[in-house]
Amino acid sequence: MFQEVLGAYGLNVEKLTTEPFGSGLINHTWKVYGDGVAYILQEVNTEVFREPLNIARNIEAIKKYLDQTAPKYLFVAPISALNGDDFVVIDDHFYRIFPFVENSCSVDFVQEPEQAYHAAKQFGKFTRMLGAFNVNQLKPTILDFHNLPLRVEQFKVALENAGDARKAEARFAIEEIIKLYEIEEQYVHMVDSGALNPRVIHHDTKISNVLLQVETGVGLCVIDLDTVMPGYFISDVGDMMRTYLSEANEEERDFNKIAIREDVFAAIHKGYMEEMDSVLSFAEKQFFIYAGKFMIYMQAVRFIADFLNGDVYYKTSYPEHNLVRGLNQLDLLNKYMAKEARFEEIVKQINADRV
Ligand code: GN1
Ligand code: MG
Repeated sequence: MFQEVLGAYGLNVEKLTTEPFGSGLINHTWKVYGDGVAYILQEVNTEVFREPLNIARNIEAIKKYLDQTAPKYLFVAPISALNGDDFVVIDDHFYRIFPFVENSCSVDFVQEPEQAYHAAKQFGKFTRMLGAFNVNQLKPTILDFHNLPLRVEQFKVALENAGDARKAEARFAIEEIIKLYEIEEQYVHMVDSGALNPRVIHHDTKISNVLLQVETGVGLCVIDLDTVMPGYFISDVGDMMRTYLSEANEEERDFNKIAIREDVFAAIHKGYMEEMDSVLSFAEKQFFIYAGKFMIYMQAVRFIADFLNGDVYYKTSYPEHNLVRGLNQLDLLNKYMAKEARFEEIVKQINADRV
């Protein structure tokens, strides 16, 4: 496979080393290097991304816009194959190659608030830079990706179809999800009220999707643009809350280690708002804290639905993996909700300090 894919780019597999790279749950990623060059090779999971061409077209449209409006902005787009396309298809498998950005690194966990700040700033900057770009030019790469009512509906269907054993195992998680249906109701009200504007949203703001400068740790740019599509800012802010606030992440099985770091919350707010304060409407800003609840809840719903469905979506490495992930997210959610009043105070304080 490597021979054929790399060959389509004029690269000689014999002179290069290829090794698995990163920690994604959906696509396959490799680093390809040697001979003074380094690339990232990726196979797009077409079970998840049914129309990989939409990804390619979206990135092309954004690249064209940014080349014109912000030529200095570091935008990591796939390189062209020998035939001029920015992807290759071999035996129905969809591949693309990115340049490996020199002197860049990424981290898998937020160790210090500073990292959360830089990441939040990069995600905010990305949406801000595309503020005047016509978001309707972008096609959804996964239909209804962050449509919470639909995710809850899928959970209900999974529950109906699940076997007794899995249902019994997941009983606590199922009850918790049902208890918190109000998070979905709030979402419906919010969307119906028209408070949120469709924007260019990244939809996968985990810290490993930000490139940092090796020596300084300063943010360089965002990567993994497969889910860049029209959406609401609560997706990006919420996924940062979900994945940055607790040092222990969704893989942690010892829930005692899940804890909310207030200084990281403040750092996310600072970094994101430095870019987005003048972009978001007053009405949108009212949902900054709700964003975390929305994303953590939706992720719990998705993990538990996948467990009930027999683990068909997320890669798993032990039998209860998705159940444990879902329970982990519900634990995080409860800890998050217990902090809501504190978050309100922190935001108020930040706003007071600014004037
Ligand atoms: C998936 O593959 P990865 O890790 O980038 C998922 C996200 C989830 C995440 C949970 C396309 O992202 O929505 O938040 O796992 N991406 C897709 O770890 O479903
Ligand atoms: Mg991703």
